Amino acid sequence: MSGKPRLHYFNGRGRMETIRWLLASAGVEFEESFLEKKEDLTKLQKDGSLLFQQVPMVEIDGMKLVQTRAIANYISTKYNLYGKDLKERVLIDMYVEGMFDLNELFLMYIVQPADKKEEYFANMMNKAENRYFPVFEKVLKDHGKDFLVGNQLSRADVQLLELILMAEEYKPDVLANFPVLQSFKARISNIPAIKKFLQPGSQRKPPVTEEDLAKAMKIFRS
Ligand code: IBG
Repeated sequence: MSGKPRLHYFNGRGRMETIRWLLASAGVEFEESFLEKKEDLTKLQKDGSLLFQQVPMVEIDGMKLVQTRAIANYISTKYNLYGKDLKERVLIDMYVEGMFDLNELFLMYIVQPADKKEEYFANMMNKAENRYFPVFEKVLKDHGKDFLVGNQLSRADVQLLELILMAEEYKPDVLANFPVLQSFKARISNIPAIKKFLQPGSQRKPPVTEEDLAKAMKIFRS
């Protein structure tokens, strides 16, 4: 075994992308096994690799971890991205749970039926601009520090940058009214491990296309 974590998922963002972001931000190299067809998933299901018959699955430290949040918690703890004490950790948890909720809205946009897309998009961007981003703008503005929690990089910063970039793909000027988030974005993007992940050729995945979606559906839909 190489010792590097191995990620099992399809070759797209979906529920694995945050895990890729966290590992990359911690400077951890990882390998990926991409599910190409339904049989690849069936094989993992049959050989007992998937506790709930689902991916994401990450092989790390001799374990086969499933459930996105559990995997993200493990990686964040292991690589010191999860605060220095219980109070920092619960703050990080509150922030990232909000981020997961917004992330879920972004993830599900592509699967909306054509006649629902416009309404869904409006609600999703409304939530980004009026519910979630104002919170993080205020947190950073009020304490005046460089990072969301504890004045050091945590998963909250990494996950917020991931979300900001995703929101900008949907609406390029989404940060127009969030000057503090604009500088946050520039600062966090410039952290060497993150900067590297943002460069072409990294293991960061591009936005999901209709074609990727069709492929993923074939794998995951029974
Ligand atoms: N709670 C689990 C987690 O967070 O890990 C959910 C995992 C999950 O939904 N896995 C799907 C799966 O394995 C693939 S991600 N399905 C097979 C099965 O038999 O249940 C599906 C997904 C995509 C894009 I692709 C957006 C959201 C979900």
